[in-house]
Amino acid sequence: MLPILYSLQHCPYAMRARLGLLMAQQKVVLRAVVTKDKPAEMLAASPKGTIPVLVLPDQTVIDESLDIMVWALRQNDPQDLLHADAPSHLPAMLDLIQRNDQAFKPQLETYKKSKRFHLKTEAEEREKCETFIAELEQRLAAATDAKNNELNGHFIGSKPSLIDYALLPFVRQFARVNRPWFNQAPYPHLRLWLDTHLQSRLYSRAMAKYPLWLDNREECLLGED
Ligand SMILES: N[C@@H](CCC(=O)N[C@@H](CS)C(=O)NCC(=O)O)C(=O)O
Repeated sequence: MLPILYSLQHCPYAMRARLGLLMAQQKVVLRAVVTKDKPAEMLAASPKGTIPVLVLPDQTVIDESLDIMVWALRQNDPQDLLHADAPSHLPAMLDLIQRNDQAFKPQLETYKKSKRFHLKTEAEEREKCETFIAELEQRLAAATDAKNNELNGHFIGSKPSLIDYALLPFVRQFARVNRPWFNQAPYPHLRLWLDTHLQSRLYSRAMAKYPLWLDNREECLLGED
């Protein structure tokens, strides 16, 4: 028996769960759902009704996206995204990701709305998001090899981490609100980081479209073409 992931294609939380599961090479059955018609099986496992939900073969339920990532990487972490040799890194990663979820994400929603409804507040709302965005840029810039004029820094330590995959869907949303603006904004390291991930094979595997599970209850595997 394999774990079952209830997933929504463009939900940033479901995206991060899929990225984490793929990075950890975990085989899971993916059940594609939509928010307006949540399967009874999913709600029975997790009555709070948010997506993603991972149900393990022993019926353990993990219904927070970050917990799914950490669970997956604790099973197998071939790229050492949890930085096993640097025990202080994981709490720092979780702290930054929590700030994304609790402060940046709500602000991003307000920014998205201001753009969608052509409100005069777009620039103002975007500026509030930029505190977090500028911090990400600074982290990448600080770790960049300036001598070689490269733009390939990391958020923590000297290699990719959980942060990259947990934040990717949210930074993508921020960049997409007004891409012409983002393209000229003073965030060259973050832009390169984002574009490199969006062009990766991993990202296209994580974004593959699956038939809705409730339509025919066909079992699909995450990451299989
Ligand atoms: N803290 C949760 C948030 C998940 C979340 O809010 N997902 C959205 C979809 S993007 C959702 O399920 N919303 C409930 C709904 O729309 O009914 C997590 O990290 O998994």
